Amino acid sequence: MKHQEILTNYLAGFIQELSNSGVEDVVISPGSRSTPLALLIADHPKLKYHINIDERSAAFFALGIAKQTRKPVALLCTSGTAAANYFPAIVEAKLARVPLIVLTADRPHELRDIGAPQAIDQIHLYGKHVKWFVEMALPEQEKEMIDYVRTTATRAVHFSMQAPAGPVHLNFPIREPLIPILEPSAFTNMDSQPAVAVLQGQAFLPSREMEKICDRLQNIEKGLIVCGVIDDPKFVAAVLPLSEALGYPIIADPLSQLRSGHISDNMIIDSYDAILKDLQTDQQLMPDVIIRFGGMPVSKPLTKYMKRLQHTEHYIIEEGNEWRDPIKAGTHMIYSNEVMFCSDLTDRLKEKRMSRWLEMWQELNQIARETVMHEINDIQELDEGKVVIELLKKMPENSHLFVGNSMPIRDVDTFFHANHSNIRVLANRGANGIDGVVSTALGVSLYGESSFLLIGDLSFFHDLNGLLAAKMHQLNITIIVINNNGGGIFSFLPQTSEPKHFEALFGTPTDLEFSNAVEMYNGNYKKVESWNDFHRSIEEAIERKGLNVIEVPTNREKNVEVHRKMWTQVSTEIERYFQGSHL
Ligand SMILES: Cc1ncc(C[n+]2csc(CCOP(=O)(O)OP(=O)(O)O)c2C)c(N)n1
Ligand SMILES: [Mg+2]
Repeated sequence: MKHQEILTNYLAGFIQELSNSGVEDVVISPGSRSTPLALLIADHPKLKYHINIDERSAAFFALGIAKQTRKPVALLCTSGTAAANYFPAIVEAKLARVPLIVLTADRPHELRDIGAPQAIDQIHLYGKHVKWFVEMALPEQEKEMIDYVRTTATRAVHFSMQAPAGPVHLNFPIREPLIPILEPSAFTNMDSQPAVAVLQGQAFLPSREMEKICDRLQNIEKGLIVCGVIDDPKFVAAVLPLSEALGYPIIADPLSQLRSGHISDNMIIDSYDAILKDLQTDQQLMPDVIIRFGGMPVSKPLTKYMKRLQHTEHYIIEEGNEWRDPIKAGTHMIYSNEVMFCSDLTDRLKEKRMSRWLEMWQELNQIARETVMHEINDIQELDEGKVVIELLKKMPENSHLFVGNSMPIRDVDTFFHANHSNIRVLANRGANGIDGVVSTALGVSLYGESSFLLIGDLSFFHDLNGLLAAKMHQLNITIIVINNNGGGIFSFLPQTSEPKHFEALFGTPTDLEFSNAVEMYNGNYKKVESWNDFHRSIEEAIERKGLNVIEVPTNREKNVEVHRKMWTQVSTEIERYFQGSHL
């Protein structure tokens, strides 16, 4: 058999198996060494490929597709720094538990470490940031090797999805010539069944352990369910009945997907960040038990509060075999599928419980929410927090809201109140980077019905390159850039007390005119001047489709002032509540 045939059969077997195992989308960046894989992927009858030239953006774009579809997405690039540019998105995918199949092409072994062009050491390139690394064998024709390449594909896809999901890396040494046979198609007679059927079980506790937990919780009235970053549609439907049965309110992070949708929001506490911000005393709010699901919540006041509760039993439930407890508050680490845990426990509990404790949280939430809204309603000028409230009013049902790090995600935490619009809120909260946010949001928008991105100016600048995907793939997205000309978050931090170097080191104003960049990518750009203007611009953007960027100019110092005034007002109201006759 000739080289070209061997190359084709071997790589086509691999690609067919990716598809058989559930991969539907591949993000490809152009290059030479990856030629045979790229051509065969493009030629596959089922796989959809998306070109993204900048590998850094490409990997975030793939991350966004995988987040939106909740399916593994493959990535392909050539050798050298191309592969290194995947790094930030891989780090994010690992921590955020997003399945990516990273395929890098490489020189064959005889051309390594001898100064060959575009050759870097790609073995374990991403270190511990991937779940699995395989240095693939060179293409061979024996059945055993075809079986090997196929089962490696199956394993890679399966492993990427197994809890905790994450990225896997397969490095492909490929010898020249690099052109595969495309006529007739290598896939014509290929089996569309996986080489090996993989069945995945789920972790759950034995019945007697569940019974013990149930007995314990039945005797505790003051409990809280804390839901951090978790994005499983079945979880929402499982945790709500549990909270009702226990009578424990749910502290719902915006990334728990519990703040939006066709759900009864009675049990949802969405204003905990404001409630706990300036809490004078924990006495009245001391729970006896906390049941926590998902990654750590965004809110710092919440994490500090949980950390302070030294005598509270604290159950952490999660399926992935990791230890997510940076506040070291856990008293029980329970490795169980979250949905199964909730359903099983709910089934064991007797009647629904209504308690004074629950009512108190509901009343506090109401007070905090109303105070926040009252403060916000008074604001006439453009304001960062108010953007969230005004945007929410205009977002259609079933939208996606991708949220940038820094102040946008914090403002969403504070101002994105429970609603019935069925909006899915996503963010890169694995490593909290301000890089790759535009590309991830564009990846989300690829199959999203209606997509929005709320992002700060520096984060927008960081991934301007990512906008090319919107132009190349005719994506529909409305990007709201909160332009406070620099890093607004730092104005909330202690370094503000060192004015000498503050602007140079932290404020970092760029004075960029974004309209030029947006126009370069055929996007529509609008800098708004009033709330009316903002509302109209959103409506027009939804109508127009394509790439729409709406800039909201704000001021960093003023933003701190508004936030502080609001928090003070909320704590005054909370104190008044506790001093009153309500208890
Ligand atoms: C890749 C990366 N670099 C640096 C940081 C540190 N950082 C966190 S927030 C921030 C400023 C972000 O500014 P902007 O996007 O304008 O949001 P704002 O703070 O104004 O809300 C920086 C530099 C980070 N999180 N990620
Ligand atoms: Mg900013």
